[in-house]
Amino acid sequence: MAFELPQLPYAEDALAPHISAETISYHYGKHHKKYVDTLNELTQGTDLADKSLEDIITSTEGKVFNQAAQVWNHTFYWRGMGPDGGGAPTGEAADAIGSAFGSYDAFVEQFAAEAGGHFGSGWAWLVDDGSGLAITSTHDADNPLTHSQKPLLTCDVWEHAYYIDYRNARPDYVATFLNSLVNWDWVNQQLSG
Ligand code: MN3
Repeated sequence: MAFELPQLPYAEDALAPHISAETISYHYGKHHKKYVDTLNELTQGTDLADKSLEDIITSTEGKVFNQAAQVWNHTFYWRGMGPDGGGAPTGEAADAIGSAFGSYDAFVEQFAAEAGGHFGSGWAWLVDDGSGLAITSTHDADNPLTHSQKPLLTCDVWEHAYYIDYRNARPDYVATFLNSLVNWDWVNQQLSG
């Protein structure tokens, strides 16, 4: 069974004006799709073709890892956002963020610093590292699953995620992600899953 590009959980223009339909059209329709296509080319006819993305991510390195992790990371990123999202968390996430960071404002400050300060292409993450919630970032395609951490939320900080809408102003994109896009219901599902 070939790997498939999962459907977006909303219309391509649903996150506008925060993330434009043009950005989603390229980011989902071209970048994310290309990772799926290349993963299929690399794994076709091999034992990896029938494995889960998670199995590939935790058992391979190099080209195959990069494609599989980018497929997984993008699917996770889309699901962690939604129209009318952002702002203070609800439910279990509210309690967990309070315990780990002291307050939602302190969480925002740390997440924005990690995502804004990450050098080069990569991902900023909210994870459960086994002792509670933590903020981290990974380079290129890397994913918390390879560091024995449970991903809860991610922000894509590759330039292709924000350059059309924000040009070089990554901090503005990250602030908008936190204020207007985070889908806390998704985070709560990860916490209870
Ligand atoms: Mn991307």
